Amino acid sequence: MQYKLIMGNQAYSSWSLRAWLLLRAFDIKFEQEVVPLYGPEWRDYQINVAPANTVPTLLAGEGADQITVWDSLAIAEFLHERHPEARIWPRETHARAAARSLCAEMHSSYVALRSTLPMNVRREYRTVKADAETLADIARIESLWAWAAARWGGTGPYLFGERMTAADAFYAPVASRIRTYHVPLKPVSQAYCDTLLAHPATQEFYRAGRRESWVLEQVEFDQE
Ligand SMILES: N[C@@H](CCC(=O)N[C@@H](CS)C(=O)NCC(=O)O)C(=O)O
Repeated sequence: MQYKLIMGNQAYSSWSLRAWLLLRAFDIKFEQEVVPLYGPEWRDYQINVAPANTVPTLLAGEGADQITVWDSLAIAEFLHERHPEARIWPRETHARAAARSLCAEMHSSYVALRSTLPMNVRREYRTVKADAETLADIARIESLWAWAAARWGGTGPYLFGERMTAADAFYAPVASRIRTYHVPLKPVSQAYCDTLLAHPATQEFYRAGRRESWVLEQVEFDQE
């Protein structure tokens, strides 16, 4: 099946990074298009790719039969259904349930982290201080990572062992925020973040984001 992933700016769009990893890190071929957030093309995108209202959106197939999947968690499930061989979710039932729960929690929670430390692959700050709610989000995330890794991670380096799963793809933007804002973590969490950011697909996404020239003032901080 032919896939096209419509994404936001690779410099900023954390949800797009998740969907990108679900394809690139699992060797599923796709084309891509970046629609710069809130730029002149943004409104056209929302009208033309109905009912998508946000990025990312995955378009599968062509013509009248084309399927539109406009949410990163739905994209994970859709790709899993179509490509079981890609092993987007862990094979074992308990591990798969935990991975799905981790992704769903990422999807529904951590508003403080997402709003106060926006993803920005082009910058690193050492003076932005995370507030108490954001630190509580990060503490919860670290405890979930430790919980999953202790049960299923074996010798790692991913949450469910040697292979990346959707759970890792969903937390990669957290690793990106941690690096951008130099949030101190437990060594084991830091090592996991480093693994996510060193993955060749994440690196490719970062390179593309760094080459972009669009600037969203609302997610740039003044301080270095
Ligand atoms: N639930 C969506 C959330 C996507 C989302 O909020 N994307 C942001 C960009 S990272 C967006 O499109 N923001 C534009 C807006 O909300 O107007 C998903 O998982 O894909």
